[in-house]
Amino acid sequence: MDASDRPNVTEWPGRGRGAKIAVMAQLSESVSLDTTDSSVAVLTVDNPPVNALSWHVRQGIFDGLNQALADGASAIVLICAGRTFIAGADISEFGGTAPKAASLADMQEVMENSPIPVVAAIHGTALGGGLEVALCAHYRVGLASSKYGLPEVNIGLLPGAGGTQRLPRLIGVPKALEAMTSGRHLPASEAAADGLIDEVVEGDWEALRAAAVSFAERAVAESLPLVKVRDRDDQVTDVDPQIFADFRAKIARKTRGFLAPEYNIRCIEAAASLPFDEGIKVEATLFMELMTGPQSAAQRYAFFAERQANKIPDIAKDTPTVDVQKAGVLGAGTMGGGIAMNFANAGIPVTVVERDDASLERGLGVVRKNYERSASRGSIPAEAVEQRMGLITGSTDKNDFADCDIVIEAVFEDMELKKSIFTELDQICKPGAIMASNTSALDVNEIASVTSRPESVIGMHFFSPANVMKLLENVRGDASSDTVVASAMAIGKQIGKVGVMVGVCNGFVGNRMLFMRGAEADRMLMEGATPAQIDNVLFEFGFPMGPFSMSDLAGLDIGWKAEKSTSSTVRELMCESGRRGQKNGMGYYRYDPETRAATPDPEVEEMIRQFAIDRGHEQREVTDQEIMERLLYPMINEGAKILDEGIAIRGSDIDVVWVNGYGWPIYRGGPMHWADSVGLAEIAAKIADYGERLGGRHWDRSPLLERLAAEGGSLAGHQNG
Ligand code: 3H9
Repeated sequence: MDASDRPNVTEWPGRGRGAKIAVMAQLSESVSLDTTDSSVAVLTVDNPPVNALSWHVRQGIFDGLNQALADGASAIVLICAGRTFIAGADISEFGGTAPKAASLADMQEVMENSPIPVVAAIHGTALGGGLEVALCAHYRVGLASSKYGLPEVNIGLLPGAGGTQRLPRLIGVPKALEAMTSGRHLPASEAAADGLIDEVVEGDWEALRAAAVSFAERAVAESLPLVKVRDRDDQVTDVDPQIFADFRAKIARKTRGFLAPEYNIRCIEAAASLPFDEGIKVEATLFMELMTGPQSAAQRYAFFAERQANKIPDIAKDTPTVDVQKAGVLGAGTMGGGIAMNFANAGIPVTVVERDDASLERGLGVVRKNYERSASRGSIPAEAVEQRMGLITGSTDKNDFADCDIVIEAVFEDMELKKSIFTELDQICKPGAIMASNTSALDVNEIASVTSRPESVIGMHFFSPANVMKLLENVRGDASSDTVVASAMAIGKQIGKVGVMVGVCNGFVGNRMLFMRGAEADRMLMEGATPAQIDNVLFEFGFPMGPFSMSDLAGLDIGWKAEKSTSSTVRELMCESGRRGQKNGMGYYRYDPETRAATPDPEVEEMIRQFAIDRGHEQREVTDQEIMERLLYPMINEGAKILDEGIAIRGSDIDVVWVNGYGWPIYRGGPMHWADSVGLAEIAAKIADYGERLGGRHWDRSPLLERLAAEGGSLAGHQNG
């Protein structure tokens, strides 16, 4: 670079507004080198939003290290501007064609082999490739608020830049196993205790930079060793192989179907049994296998799909949102209680209203028990139980909603009841408050129509258990204002949900597609498939459970009344014979009273068979392949209709709903992504065949699916507006 090309003054977002410093060299569009403060060269990466390792960052750091060495610097500090240290490789470059630049490995080699100390200065999060770069520095200092992790497993990968070999060398095999298979972000205090970082710095970014420079100066003055993590073998010598076997058994249930956790474990095994360079080869081979496979492609797709879902095309980014200082929830049942917990967990006071003291006491008792269970498991600190309960105020008077910024109604699914409640809320809620319904299927426009302010009404559909499930299906009414739409999404984010905005129709996106799957599952029971066979096909596909196990879990008697039961459905028969599901140990399955393990019940199978024969259904063998197609293809067809009607903004939003709310395995991306991978033409043809054979509205082919199949288009990539 010619000296005249180098800007000598620039502004840095990380240094506070207006702060200016002299800059010696702008090495690439995102990296600069500053040696004006001392003989310590400071390399700064500035690649918003998260300083990902895009090609120009790799090249810039590579050039910067070489230039600092050539310029005779005494030490080098690597720091990032903006909100975070390097948060990983640039995922958007994967599988693409980024311009050729220095490889990550080349850059890391220069850093690790530098003859002068290199210190990484970390704020925000050092994740994935970011942490792997920092592990090649000789020392690491981090702000007290910084976090550390190798979360590649969450996008179906393993750390492919030496992380699998270096992390266990620093923090030991057991911790590395846990960190790499969970992707957990370790707080600075833990990272320091584990030896991952060498100094914790209190204060702001300026303090971090100053501390890193003085650490580097001290390293020079005291001739501290140039520590290469690759050479530290004490933590990976004589590791008991049983550790790996035990760990595999421990995570088996949680990671069923996923390749990446197992591949991460294999790399750590390699670290514990092979020399560093051999371990790196194992890492490279397994990384490439994952990177080019369908699971990681699906998980990377899901990562961006989730972020994309936040964007609503006709709502400006700067639309003002309601600042929720206080929330209200109507109903303290399973749903209402779970919703209230979300607000309390986020530190927002919440008023919960029930119709009488007994129901209120019961509901809040369940909430307390949930918190106590979390505390006893160690997932929240013991003192959080009282703190969070202290944020929840119970009442039997709806007038207590008067000062709430948002009220969410969570009573049962009855339109008349909801209308009467919204009529009352209209009288009580303060101007500008959001009035939300947690309906799972009803018409939000009809609910809004009874109020004098339909612009304040929106659907916010939580999933049970609402304190656990990530999905929040927000349902935009015809009159919902921009502020209310933007606020619903912002509030979802604030309380840790994955929000998706959908339109009004029966069942919205998730349940509408689920209805189709349920209808076909019931039909196949009549043709001779057993509940266990149907459930098993979905389980093998990767769902946590199938429709019949799910019904047993929810309770077969929901909405069932003995006096009105007429043996006209399988479900009625089951209830009439005393089967209530898991809660009394008998449902579609029999449940072991101790272990709750399910076994198929021959009595139930016979009951279903007889019921079907009595109604004239011929019995036959239904293959697993047919079961899979008949369960999943009508969902895809319905998804395409939902997309065509504009109920979902984009195909990927449908996938976000199914992955986060209905247990669709993330390594298959979601129904739209999966349909694309199977081939839309093949699916469209099968739907036509089944439609002809079986009939039924859910087999009527979606015109959008037909069109995309003919054009070679994509459902996941389809976007409205
Ligand atoms: C890796 O490192 C592989 C190496 O081992 C081996 C290489 C050989 N790339 O989440 P946010 C975008 S794999 C590209 O809303 P937050 C994101 O799409 C990587 N883009 O913010 C969004 O864009 P937009 C390992 C990325 O504050 C914007 O940044 N690292 C990347 O809630 C803001 O994101 C990871 O897996 C990326 N790596 O959370 C970390 N990361 O505004 C993945 C983010 O256009 N990232 N973007 O929608 C995260 O976990 C979170 O983004 C983070 C910030 C915690 C950093």
